[in-house]
Parts: sequence; structure tokens; C-alpha cells
Amino acid sequence: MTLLNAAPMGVALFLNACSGALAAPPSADASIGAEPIYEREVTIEKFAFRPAEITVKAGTVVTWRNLDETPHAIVSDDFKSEMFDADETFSHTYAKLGTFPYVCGVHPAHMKGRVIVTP
Ligand SMILES: [Cu+2]
Repeated sequence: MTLLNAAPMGVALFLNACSGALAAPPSADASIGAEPIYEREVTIEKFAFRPAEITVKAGTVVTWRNLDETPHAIVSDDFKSEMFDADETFSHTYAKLGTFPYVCGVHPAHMKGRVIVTP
């Protein structure tokens, strides 16, 4: 007779343990989702930046993707990339407000672009 009483008790404890374990993760996910991450991509194609001018919010990660067979590089007043080859990328985070021109370090005379950073 005591065995019949013991079984439901065990099931109840098991369910409580499960719901307790499931309760924690959703709140953790919500705090991660609260901070948006801005990303923009500029492609390098036929020795040109496309688009040559972009406007982004402060904190945006801009990624240049080289679609040419030739290596290119991004050179700005604030930073300078290594040369990167076909299908490779280089990323820079624009934290400060302003207008930031850049050129290709390999072909500076005719490969120019700029990033405008707004609040
Ligand atoms: Cu170039």
C-alpha cells in the first residue's frame, strides 16, 4: 500500500526539477537580445567599393568583402588593414561619429570610399 503512494510523489518531484531548469535560460536570452548589433557589408568588385558611401549608426561593424581576384586593402586615418585576397574580408567597428574617408592601400588613386557615422 505504501508503494502506491510513493510513485506519484516521485513524478511530482521530477516535474518540479524540470520546470525549474527550463525557467532560467529565457531570461538570459532576453538580456542578450536587448543590445542590437549593427552590421554592414561593402563589396569590392572590379576595383571599386560598392557602395562607395554608406551611412551607419555608431557602433556598426563594417565588413569589406573582396570579390576581385586581386588583393586589396583598406586604409583610413584611424586604421589600416593587411592586404586581403579574393573572397576574404576585413572588418572595422565605427564607434565615433563623423565622416571617415578611406582608400584601397594598393590602388589609392582610383579606389575611394567613405563611411558616415550617425547617432
Ligand atoms: Cu585595391
